[in-house]
Amino acid sequence: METAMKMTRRTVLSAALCLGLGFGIAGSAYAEKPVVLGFSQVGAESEWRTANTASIKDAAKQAGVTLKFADAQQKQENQVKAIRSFIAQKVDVIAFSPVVESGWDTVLGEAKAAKIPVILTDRAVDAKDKSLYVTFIGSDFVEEGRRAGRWLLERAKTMPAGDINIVELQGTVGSAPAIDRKAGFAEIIAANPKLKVIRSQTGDFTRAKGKEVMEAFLKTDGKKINVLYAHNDDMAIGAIQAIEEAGLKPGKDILVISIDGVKGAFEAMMAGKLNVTVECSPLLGPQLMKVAKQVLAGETVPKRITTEESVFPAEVAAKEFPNRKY
Ligand code: GZL
Repeated sequence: METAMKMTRRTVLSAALCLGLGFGIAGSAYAEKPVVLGFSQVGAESEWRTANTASIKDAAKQAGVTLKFADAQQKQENQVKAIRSFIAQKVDVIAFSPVVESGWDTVLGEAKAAKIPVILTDRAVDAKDKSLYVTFIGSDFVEEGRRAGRWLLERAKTMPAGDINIVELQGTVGSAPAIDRKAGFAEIIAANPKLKVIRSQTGDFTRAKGKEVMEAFLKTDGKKINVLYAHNDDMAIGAIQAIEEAGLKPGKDILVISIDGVKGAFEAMMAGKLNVTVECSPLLGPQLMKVAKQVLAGETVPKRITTEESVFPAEVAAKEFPNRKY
């Protein structure tokens, strides 16, 4: 009796094992199918963007995600074309950093109709229909502007009496970071009526344009300018060249405040030419791959995923520089 019992148990066990293995193989075979992600990138306009692209490509490789990557050279029509091409290729998921906030409803409606989930990274869209994207992973740009303003509010306490004239280099016209960083900064400096923005113009987030616009500011208001607020480090670095070519000392004659926290900004701070950079992390790749897989696995993800960031004044630049990853 006992032998028979043992036999039965063994038979049952081996059957269960085969069944389990079978599921296991079938399951793993299913799990092995790589996710195909279509990514439309703004362009290659800044150090920040270069680091952001590297983060996305490296993270895709690490995650075993098949990445279809398209660079839009900062043109919205190229991003729309790329998204339509991803839809035609039937990718599993689409992600993109929208160069400007508006004009996406139609193409995102086409992705929705094709049942392809869309993830926003880095920049937001102003679409009324929030169902057009699953989530937005990126910084709080208004808070970044506020942080820049708070640094200046504090610094103004030790500056000479009288008006403090500020010139502002805005990011790409219509982009979420440009709109929000301007708003956040203005909100904070309103607390001190001596702080006056006397000129504000886009430098399109590039060094070349930042230099060109700062040259124009210096021509019209040179000696009157006390502070430069640049929406990114690349424009600040371009403007620093213009300030030096005008025979003035950046970081001293004209205080320089910028955003991103790229290596070039730390080098400028260590050289005494830039006073503070507000961090805006481009390292969004790992989070994007994780969220893409969660979305495809049917998991619910938060509608807004905000990246944690700091502020780096020149005094800490040398100590922090070795830790910088971008
Ligand atoms: C911010 C990003 C901005 C950076 C710029 O998240 O969209 O675009 O601040 C970049 O350097 O060009």
